[in-house]
Amino acid sequence: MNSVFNPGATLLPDGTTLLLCRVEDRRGHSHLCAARSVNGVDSWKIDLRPTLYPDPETYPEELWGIEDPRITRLEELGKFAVVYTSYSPDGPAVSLAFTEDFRTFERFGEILSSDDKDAALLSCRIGSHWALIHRPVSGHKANIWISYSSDLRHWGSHRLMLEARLGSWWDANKIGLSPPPIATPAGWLVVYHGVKISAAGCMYRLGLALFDLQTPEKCLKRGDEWVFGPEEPYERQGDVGNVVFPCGYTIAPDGDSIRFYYGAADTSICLAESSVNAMLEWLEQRGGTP
Ligand code: BMA
Repeated sequence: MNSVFNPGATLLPDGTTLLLCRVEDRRGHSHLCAARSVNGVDSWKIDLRPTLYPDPETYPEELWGIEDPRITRLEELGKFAVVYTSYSPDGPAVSLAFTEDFRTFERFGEILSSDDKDAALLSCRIGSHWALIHRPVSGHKANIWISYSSDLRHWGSHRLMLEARLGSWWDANKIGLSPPPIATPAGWLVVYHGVKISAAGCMYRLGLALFDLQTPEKCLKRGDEWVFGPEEPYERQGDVGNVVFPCGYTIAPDGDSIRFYYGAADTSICLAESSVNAMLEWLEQRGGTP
């Protein structure tokens, strides 16, 4: 094993925190491994074997590993949806699996072909359709899109949600969804990563945007400044330095206290605490229109 980073996260029905961690082996290929903790901070119980392993015989797009899971609880189905990146020789693609307990999985395989990643399902249907946020790359463009489906397998009605800015902006070059969107009365609160490329390399930081509850491609507010970026030595240095990359969060029963579990420098897993209301207030006061 080389490194553990970029975990998906959720609360199990008994309140246990579950992380589905990306584990990179010494070939450079990743699989997913579950870690469970009663308090979400320490005493993690880690599965002794990989929890979800690439299966390239059945799913050839998983040949070079599976990465960066985003977990969404779908109350309507009574299941957790795990959307992850499958790394195929053609590039990254979006795959989907369902589970009730993170021990057995029902795999759907690839749902969006390469080059596409940074995907997560919304927790409820929009009208009669499921909605999936993702980040296709075409040409030099790497923007956030949303697509719709009635059966979770076939996706269409693709709409642009948020564009990378240009030039010297912190979120120029590339943007992508980080953890799944957070449902709030004010709208879908989206934490996204922006990549700035300079002579020193890439810098991954996080920003906030708010989208309409009924029409989630409609951006209501977008912050100009990043809210979280690499500062600590373990975020600055590692296999890929200057990266903070959350794929999951848990929200306490108060509906406000939020814990982000994030990969630092593609090397370790870290925890940052915040408040949903504080993020919404920040956007209200300092967010511009997109
Ligand atoms: C992104 C993803 C992440 C990774 C980040 C920095 O494109 O592949 O898995 O953490 O790059 O290397």
